[in-house]
Amino acid sequence: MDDRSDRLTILSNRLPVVLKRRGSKWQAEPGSGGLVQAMNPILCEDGGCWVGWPGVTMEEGEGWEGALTRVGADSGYELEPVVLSQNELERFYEGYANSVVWPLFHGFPDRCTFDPGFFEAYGGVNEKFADVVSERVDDDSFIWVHDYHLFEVARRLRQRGHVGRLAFYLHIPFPSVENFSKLPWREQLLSDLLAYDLIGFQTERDLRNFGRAVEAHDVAVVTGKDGGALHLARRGRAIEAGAFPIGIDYEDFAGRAATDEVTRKVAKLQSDIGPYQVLLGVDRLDYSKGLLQRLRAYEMALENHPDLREEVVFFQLVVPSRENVEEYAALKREFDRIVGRINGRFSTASWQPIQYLYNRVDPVELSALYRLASVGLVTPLRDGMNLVSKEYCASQVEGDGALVLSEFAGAYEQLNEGALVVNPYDTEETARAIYEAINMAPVERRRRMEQIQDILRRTDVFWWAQQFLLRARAVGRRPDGVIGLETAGRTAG
Ligand code: ADQ
Repeated sequence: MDDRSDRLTILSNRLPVVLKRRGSKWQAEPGSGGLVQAMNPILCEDGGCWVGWPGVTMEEGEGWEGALTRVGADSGYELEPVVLSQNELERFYEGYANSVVWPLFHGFPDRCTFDPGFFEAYGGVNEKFADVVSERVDDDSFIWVHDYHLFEVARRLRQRGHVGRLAFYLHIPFPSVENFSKLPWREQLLSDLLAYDLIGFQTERDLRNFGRAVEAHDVAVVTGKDGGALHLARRGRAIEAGAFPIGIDYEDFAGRAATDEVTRKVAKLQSDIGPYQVLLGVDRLDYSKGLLQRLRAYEMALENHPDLREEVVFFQLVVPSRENVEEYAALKREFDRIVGRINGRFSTASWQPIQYLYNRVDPVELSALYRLASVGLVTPLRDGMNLVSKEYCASQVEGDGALVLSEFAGAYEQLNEGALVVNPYDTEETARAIYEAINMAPVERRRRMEQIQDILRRTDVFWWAQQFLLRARAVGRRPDGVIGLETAGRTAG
């Protein structure tokens, strides 16, 4: 049997566009976040279909379909909307996805609200996705499901008779077995993941954590481990799990950074910011990104190294995120308070140690900021991969930037040799790394950056997708082409 893998169907919580009402008309705006940055180039190149929520609730009425079709036609692939109600959004998205899975998987179990109503709503929304897919897509098609909002889609599609390959990629970390086991629906979640043929993680660490959870809860049998892949058997089916570190469109970032437009913008930004070396942070507003810890480390660096004062500026770009959730509003208030304190403490008549922008910026501006910065500060408390670390390095056209990188970012596994690695919970160590990065000799900067850029060039987003798709098409296939278990072994679950 050959699945229709030439035509890719992608599922994610959000479509890569957001619909907004302007007066009586609907407009489609580009979506934000790492997933869009990663998948857009692949679908633009190969065509296919993207199924997701378009950013409109049922209560907002209709009339937006035209805007969606226009963008779909422009981008070269179809956009298939799954419309959600306000209530579903609150309980599925803000509830289960972002108040249970996100904090738990990032290692913050105390931030979780284990509300059974959230879990029920999550099942309902996953059912809606399965409905749309089974209506629109042949049941022997290959489907690639993304991220923690849609764990259950494979099981629900299988119940509808889907026979084609189903693959899943988790963009966020997979937690330690201690944290994972706190989830009231832990066996269900593992069974749902095991309904896919291939389960992809960002790092080897995530893969190991998943393997331990599978063994601890006895939901499948590990039949083998090779070349970073985990082979599993459950109810007579072969399943594979692997680490596939996501990349960026390297040439796009490097190319843009070298354009005249960006070069002019860099000069303009430098004259706006002043004649200082720039440390740069670029993050969505989220507690996992370690924004407050980073501010405290910078404060300590200014305290311990007076020679940094009036020499450096820390520029933090913050993308507004989940603004209607109180926890995030509180994080913003705390961030503002600490920025105010540091600026109040160290500013002089002509210099302010922190500047920050709370907004999205366009690609040219982002590229100019990356290029301008002598140091990229990427210090999440936990992060699936962190694309900003990669984008920053790809934009160093002179090869002379320095990356300070948290050991808890997925990017650590690939970039630890070229970066200055820190434990973001260790304020002193991070402060020291900031000082070291600012003072690093140009030769050393170039040597480290060259090494990082070489890795990023070889493992870009196209490489990532290709590796994943190759595995997805091969998993469980015997030499004669039949899909099935090569060695049955004992089956669990
Ligand atoms: P995110 O948590 O969104 O992604 P990240 O990987 O850093 O985190 O991606 C953020 C993206 O937003 C970057 O591509 C960046 O360029 C863009 N961006 C940030 N600030 C911006 C601004 N002010 N204006 C415009 N664009 C901005 C999730 C996981 C990550 C994982 C990715 C991809 O949480 O761990 O790396 O998916 O798998």
